[in-house]
Amino acid sequence: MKKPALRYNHIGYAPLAPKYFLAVETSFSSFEVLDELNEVVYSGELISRGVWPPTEENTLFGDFSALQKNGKYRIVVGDALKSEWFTIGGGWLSAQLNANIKSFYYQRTGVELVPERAGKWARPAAHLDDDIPFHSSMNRSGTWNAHGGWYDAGDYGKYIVNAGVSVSTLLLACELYPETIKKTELIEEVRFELEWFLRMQDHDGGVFFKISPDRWDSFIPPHQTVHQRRVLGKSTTSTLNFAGSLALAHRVFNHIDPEWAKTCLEKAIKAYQWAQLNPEVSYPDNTEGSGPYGDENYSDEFFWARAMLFRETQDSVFIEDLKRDVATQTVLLDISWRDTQNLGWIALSLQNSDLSLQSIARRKLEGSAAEIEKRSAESAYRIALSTFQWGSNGEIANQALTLAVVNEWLKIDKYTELVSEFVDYIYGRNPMNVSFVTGSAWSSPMFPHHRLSGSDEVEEPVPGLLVGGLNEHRQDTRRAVAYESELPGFSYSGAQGSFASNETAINWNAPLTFVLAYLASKY
Ligand code: 9MR
Repeated sequence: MKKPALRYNHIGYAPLAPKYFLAVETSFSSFEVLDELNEVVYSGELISRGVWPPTEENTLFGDFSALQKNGKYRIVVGDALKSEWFTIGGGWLSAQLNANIKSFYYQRTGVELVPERAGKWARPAAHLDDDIPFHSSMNRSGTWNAHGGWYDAGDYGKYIVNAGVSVSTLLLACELYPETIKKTELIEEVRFELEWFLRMQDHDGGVFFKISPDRWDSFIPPHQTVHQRRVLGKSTTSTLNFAGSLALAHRVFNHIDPEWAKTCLEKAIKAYQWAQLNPEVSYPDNTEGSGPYGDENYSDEFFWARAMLFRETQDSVFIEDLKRDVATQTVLLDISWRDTQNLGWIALSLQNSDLSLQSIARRKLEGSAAEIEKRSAESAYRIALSTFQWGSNGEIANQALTLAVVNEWLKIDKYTELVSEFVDYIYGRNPMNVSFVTGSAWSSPMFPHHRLSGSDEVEEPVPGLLVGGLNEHRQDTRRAVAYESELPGFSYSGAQGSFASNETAINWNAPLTFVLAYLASKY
């Protein structure tokens, strides 16, 4: 794969955003930017960034940030190296934000997607899930109404662990960027998911873990699937995911629907109390047709839930535990479904009722932001990852979220440019030269690992979905997925079978929504 190439945002750049690109494996040392009339409107130097270890490519960097005029442009290096046309203009961020938010609508279960809203991706109601049996592991007769919510990813399962970090991330966007979010359908979409959360709570306060089929469904439309769907769980992690999310829902919905917001808070408290009585109930690890989301470390979920509840209630009952949490919990560079403590740190950093806890949390998150900045400055691709795990695109979006959150109190836009650069990586400035969001550019995935897209009659996949991206562990090679190169920096496959690199998931889309909302409110 080592041939001369350009790496840039395939959609384009906001006029005031930084405009960096990479030229790899080239001997030229300068570049030009041409406008639609093929006039040279900018020329600059290419600066060596050395070899980037994950791809072993020799890299050079170009910067045309000074070009701020709206228009269509292309980058040219030497005689042969030309980019495709891209745009400088402000509209792309809100267009992608809307597309990304709409992707959650397309993930809706149990309801008809009407042509007026879904266009060619309209489909009948399926997987009503309003009368489904319990898995045998639960020793429970009868059925349960678990109607609604989003499909988790490319499969047809619904999992509270993962839905929790996703919906909380989206709620945080609603809280922090209200003016931008007001112009979108996000509030309505988040409410759809939260209504499902409420149905997943058992009478005793515990929360079921997942709704999933006995076997993996094939790539057929949801209304044609054959495997029995069942309720599984409850677990400590699912119950605390619920508590943390519903507490934040209280904050966001308090001005929209105070009665309902109050219900959310009451149910969150009930869930937290269940978890206190059942602090180590493991995940259900016994179905074939779903992912495990296995996690037996509960302390980060406890921290998240009680920090959120403290912020909503100001109840001093949480203080003692929170003091112990801030002394023992680590701070990470991002949020993941398994490690949720940063949601706890964020809750403490944004509350005002205990300024000492606020200050500790802010310093911790600032430390993470500084580390992200340091690592990206060392990387030719200006990202903070040096290894690539399942869902690396989600990890990058989540690190951008950390940077954006810290800017809330720094108020000097210290990290906005870096957030913008991480988003450039997602939309094309990456070693695969792919815009990782379906329907976003000429290079977007056409065959994501996504049952809805792979089983409808429509040629294009459902738009607005972020795929997982580089994953050096390649857990799908035994399924005959071919990768172009052995190198970790090229470990993405555009094939439908590549569940390890080309699947979409709500927990990767949610931080993308968050950072697009952030950038749309800045640029
Ligand atoms: O995102 C999850 C990743 O961190 C795990 O390593 C992987 C294997 O357990 O599972 C991923 O989550 C999948 C889930 O289990 C089922 N729905 C699709 C999810 C995205 O691939």
